[in-house]
Amino acid sequence: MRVWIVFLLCLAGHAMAAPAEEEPALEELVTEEPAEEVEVGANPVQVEVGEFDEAIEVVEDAAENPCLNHRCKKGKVCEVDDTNTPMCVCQDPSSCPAAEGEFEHICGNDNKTYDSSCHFFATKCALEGTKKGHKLHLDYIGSCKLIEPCLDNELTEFPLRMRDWLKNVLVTLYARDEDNNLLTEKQKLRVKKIYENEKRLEAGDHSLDLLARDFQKNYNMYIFPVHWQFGQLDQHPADGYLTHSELAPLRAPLIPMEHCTTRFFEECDADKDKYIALEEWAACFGIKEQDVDKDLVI
Ligand SMILES: [Ca+2]
Ligand SMILES: [Ca+2]
Repeated sequence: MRVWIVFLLCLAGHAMAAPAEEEPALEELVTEEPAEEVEVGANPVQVEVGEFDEAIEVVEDAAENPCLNHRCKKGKVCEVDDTNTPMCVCQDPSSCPAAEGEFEHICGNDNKTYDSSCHFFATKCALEGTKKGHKLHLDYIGSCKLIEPCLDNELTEFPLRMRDWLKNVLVTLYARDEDNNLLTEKQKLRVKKIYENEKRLEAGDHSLDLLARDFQKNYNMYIFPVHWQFGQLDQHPADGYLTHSELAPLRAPLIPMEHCTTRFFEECDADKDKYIALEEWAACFGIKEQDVDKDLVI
């Protein structure tokens, strides 16, 4: 089953990253500009989780064309060998469809802009087995640009807005869920309690003070959304740990808009083992240790 995550990509006001329309001059980037105020949920963008999954390899029988049902992971294509056996080989980047626009560009962590995710993964595949290939990751969506360093005080603001945003995403999905089955029945039961709670802070452009106070006051409403987002990402495999590629559907579209994204998720991996465990994830969002509950990852 393909899973969709709805990203209401514009977080509440005080968005920290500059709009990505044009490459701003260097001097513009060093001076802090007042960020544009954007309403929560103003620009919903859907990103398919599979788009970033580097681990899919499904093999099925096909009578005539052995490659017909032979799926290869991103960056590889199917070819048959001398014995008509299908095999996955690295795709030639020049065979990738031309990008239809800037929105398809990918910035790799080598700080190179790739035309599309196809070009990126084909390049990564060609480097397979090398140190360089092992290190190469998709960093974010869009052409590479200068991303301002995330200051300590800005870093503490990030989870405030992210938590509020996750709660609003869930409530929005619930409100729209009539016949779309955007949420499972179990999830709906959880979100119903938040949705119907009169004390819930409605989506809007709230000050960081208000967000912080609401988290104190209505802490319980934030526990499920934090677990839910973890479960949406932890799927390949669903083992209680997020790898870099599992995190990518959330991280990659966010980085160009939120310059603290990279630092936030780096620091989230408290024990620096390259995986974000549920416990680490929950702690990053201020969820108390005693409230971390595997059964909420539904
Ligand atoms: Ca996982
Ligand atoms: Ca870790």
